[in-house]
Amino acid sequence: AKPTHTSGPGPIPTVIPTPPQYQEIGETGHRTLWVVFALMVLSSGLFSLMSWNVPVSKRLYHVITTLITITASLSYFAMASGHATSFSCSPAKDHHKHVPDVGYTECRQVFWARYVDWAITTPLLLLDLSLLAGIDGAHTLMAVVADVIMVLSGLFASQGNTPTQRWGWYAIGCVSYLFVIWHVALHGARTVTAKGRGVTRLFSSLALFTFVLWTAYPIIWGIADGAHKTTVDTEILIYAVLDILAKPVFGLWLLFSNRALAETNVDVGGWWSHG
Ligand code: RET
Repeated sequence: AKPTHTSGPGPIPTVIPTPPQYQEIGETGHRTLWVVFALMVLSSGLFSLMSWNVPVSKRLYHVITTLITITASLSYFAMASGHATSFSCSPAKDHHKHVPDVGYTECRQVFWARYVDWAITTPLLLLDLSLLAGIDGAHTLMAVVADVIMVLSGLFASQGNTPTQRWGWYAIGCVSYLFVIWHVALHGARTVTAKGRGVTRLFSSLALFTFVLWTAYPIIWGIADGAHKTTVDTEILIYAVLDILAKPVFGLWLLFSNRALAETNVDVGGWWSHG
């Protein structure tokens, strides 16, 4: 029955608001961040040493690859020391108790340093691949711009307080990612054949490795940051493994193969070095 208007105060609400639920980093996550920081510093040192006897003109991949692990070291230092983090809070309905409107606020810790890291390192990784495949400046630039849009969309998604904000930006990020694959993997597979069989084989394996790994990032993002289905520590662990594969392992693979293959060297004109 429709409540009739009566004078005086209505019934006292019987619903006691649930306090916000916090999902945040624990001991495992904290330790993992420090371990990855150490590994990134070690890799940066190793990559610098590897360029010691290489003339500057042939150091382009070394420089790009070392910048990638240096950037990751900085971002992991920020995260491990408890910086560059915020909470994304959104109303969560309690699906277990079938009580309507007993929502509570769910706040999940987000390490935005990751997105700063990715905004710098993923374009550099794409640059490594583009130079290897001999992709022209136009396609490289388009891939880099799509990639930056992808990472910034992920940043906005991670700060979203409603499903529309989170999944809307996520969808925009996924579309941008398709452009990255198109410009680098598909276009690169065509241009690399001009550089001979050795480089074609190396590019094919590195590009496959890269795009299989990269595709895991939006999947993890959807499960952890989008749907809040894992703990913050599990998310840290999974990203740690992916980051080590995508940066130091990718770098080692590229730099060692580069030694063996003379044709990988890029001619970027006189701008890079004069001799
Ligand atoms: C986000 C969310 C929005 C949609 C997509 C994403 C993709 C992220 C990728 C990250 C790659 C990171 C790497 C780090 C280096 O170590 C931003 C998660 C598509 C592909 C390679």
